Amino acid sequence: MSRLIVISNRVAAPRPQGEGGAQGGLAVALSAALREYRGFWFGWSGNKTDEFTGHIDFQRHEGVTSATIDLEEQDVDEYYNGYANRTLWPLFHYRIDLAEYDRSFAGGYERVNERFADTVSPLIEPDDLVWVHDYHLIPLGAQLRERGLKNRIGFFLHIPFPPSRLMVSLPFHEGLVLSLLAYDVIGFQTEEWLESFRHYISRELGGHCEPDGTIHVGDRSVHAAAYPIGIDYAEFSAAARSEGAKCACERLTASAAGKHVIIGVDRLDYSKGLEERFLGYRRFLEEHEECQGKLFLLQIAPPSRGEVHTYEIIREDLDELSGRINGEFAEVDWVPIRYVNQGYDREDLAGFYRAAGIALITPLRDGMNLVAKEYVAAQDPENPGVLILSRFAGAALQLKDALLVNPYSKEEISDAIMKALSMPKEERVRRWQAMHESVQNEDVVWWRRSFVSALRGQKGESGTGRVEQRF
Ligand code: GDG
Repeated sequence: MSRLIVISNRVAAPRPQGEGGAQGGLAVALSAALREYRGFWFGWSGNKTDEFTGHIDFQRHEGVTSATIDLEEQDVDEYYNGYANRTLWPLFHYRIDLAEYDRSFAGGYERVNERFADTVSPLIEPDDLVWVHDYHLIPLGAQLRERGLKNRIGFFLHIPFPPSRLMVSLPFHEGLVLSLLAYDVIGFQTEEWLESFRHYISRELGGHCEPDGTIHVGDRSVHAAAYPIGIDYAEFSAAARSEGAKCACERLTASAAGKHVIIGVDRLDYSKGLEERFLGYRRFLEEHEECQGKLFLLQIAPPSRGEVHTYEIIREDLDELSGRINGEFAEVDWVPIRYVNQGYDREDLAGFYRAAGIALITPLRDGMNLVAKEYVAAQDPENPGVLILSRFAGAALQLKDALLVNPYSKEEISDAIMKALSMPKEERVRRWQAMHESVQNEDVVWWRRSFVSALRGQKGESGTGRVEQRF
């Protein structure tokens, strides 16, 4: 069996006890994937060094080998804080108003991708499958080819792919998209992002897209398809049944004292629509005076990407907005929003999901959104809660039985909260069962098997097709 080499910006392989903390969606999904394969996970350690040496630190924890490098301060500023998080992240989430175009960012991005390629290529053997992840490393496939790699190399984009009309606002956009053609397989979260990519290929590059997913540009042919990522269902439902989850559920239920709990869990990021969500909830409180004092919104928002200025601003804005709403509506024995800026462990999170009768998950744009799937997985089948989900999250294409809302519309958020509060149990169970089936069947195992199968070159394998092969 060939080895699988996973390459992503950060490596977040399982850490020894005591070094835990909140892991992002990608980390959770990939630790699970790597336990099954020989191979290793390569990326940036998250540490800085005075001078880049290419030294690789190998570690092994819980069946996953990680190989990490340190980067220079300038690398981190230009590549990570700069091009990845201030140029590509906003652009790919349709926020060209926030995207910053700076030549030094683009230079740093190219340089760090070269550093990754220089360091990892000697570790790759001819039979290895190479799986590169996310927007930080788009040019890496082309860099590896330049160093002579003939392996099958795949790329998966965890975030949306923007419509061509937005993509062209990026200086040198052709170069970036052309570099994707060095991969053998390009995976997107949904058909919608895939469609944007195919549109760009035909409109901007004069390429040709076949119905079976093959894309031709010049003499290059690659396979591009949708592989919707899922949660590690087995791991998460075990967490939801744990003693820790039970305690967390009881703790929240006791403190709610009979009030309805609405939960939101998001990294503190503008793409998650937190401000719009608070305003929608505020509209609900205004429109339904009779509900004041009978429910509250628990918003868990661990900070992310502390060094990027935009994130400091969001934090200030949300502190102010939640304070204002609480000041406006609170009573001596009730606050409408419990806004918590810290991370919890997964068992606690699972327990909180279970204690909440409603989840309000309203990103303005999201590649997938695993929180929505975790909420479904954590519910009591006899008495499940209601999921209110943004129609602009990738997850909305699978979780069609959620209450889908436009996250920009205060009215829609307010109406959906009212509908969720008054939804008969029969309807809650019916909607939950349909969503649960998808979350359970289309889990992270299904996702990686679909992708790796396509990467091996097995025909007819896409995230939306059936995958028989076991690895
Ligand atoms: C990117 C894409 C795509 C959050 N707070 C805590 C905590 N979390 C965990 C959640 C969930 C994960 O972080 C967040 O996943 P998302 O999918 O919502 O979002 P991103 O981090 O933006 O991830 C996204 C994903 O990649 C995978 O492809 O779905 O669209 O943007 O698992 O539970 N975990 C713990 N404590 C917290 O306080 N333990």
